[in-house]
Amino acid sequence: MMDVFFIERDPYAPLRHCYPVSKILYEGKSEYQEIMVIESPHFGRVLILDGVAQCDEKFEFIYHEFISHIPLYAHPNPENVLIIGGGDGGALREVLKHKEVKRAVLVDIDKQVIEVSKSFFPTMSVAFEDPRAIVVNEDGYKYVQDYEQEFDVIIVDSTDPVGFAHVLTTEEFFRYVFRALKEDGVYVGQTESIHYHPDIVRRVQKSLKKVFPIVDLYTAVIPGYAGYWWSFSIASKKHPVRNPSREVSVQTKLYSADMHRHAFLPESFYQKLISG
Ligand code: AG3
Repeated sequence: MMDVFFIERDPYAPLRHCYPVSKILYEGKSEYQEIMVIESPHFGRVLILDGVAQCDEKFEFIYHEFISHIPLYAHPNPENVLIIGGGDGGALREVLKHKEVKRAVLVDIDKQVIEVSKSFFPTMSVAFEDPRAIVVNEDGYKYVQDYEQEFDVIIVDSTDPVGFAHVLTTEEFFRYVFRALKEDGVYVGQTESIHYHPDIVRRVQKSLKKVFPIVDLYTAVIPGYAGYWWSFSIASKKHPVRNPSREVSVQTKLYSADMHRHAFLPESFYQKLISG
């Protein structure tokens, strides 16, 4: 049998990541992007948007645990959470594990991604059935502009900052996020690989520092992304972020209080990285 591979179309990566393909399960085009689901030996089903792998069944838990539990545990009482992007439902599933969360609003511009997840990724899209989940199909950039002092945590789980997701990494957007957060709110967003995309990391960190008093960076290794240490930029209005602020009680596969602390880079390495 012939070997078939999906080769990622990541415009920044100096190396190409590829998944072996055993089957193409879905191929479609929404108003915003190309959507594809493949079956891959070892990884299981993989969601691909505009030629870039977003998550795979086997390892999505790593990304989703880290993007959710670090900001939610940095906050002492996250009741009201906003997720921008994240249409697969993976981050929503993790957020809703916190009993403190009374309401989680997920704003994804692309309704079709949510529908595809409901058909092909039941272990992520199960989150949409929770009564605390509110789904809005709107542009997240515009959505945040309507709120002031509303959310405890804002998570931006977007595609790479090229094309229509680029605005979600600008200083203007971070000013709206700051305003939409309560006086002790916490923001997090995925900011690519520290090895392959250091310019993006630096640009985002610089913009965040102009807006928030506390800005930091943490990493996780996501096997499905070409880039080894994948980064998350976190910003806070008041609470320190390097330690959980309450006892870790949610059921996870990897995240723990120790993992929370170890996810952050040593101060000297971090400073050097962001100063270029
Ligand atoms: N969103 C971020 C995926 C970034 C992948 N980038 C890449 N492989 N170059 C993931 C969505 C999961 N909810």
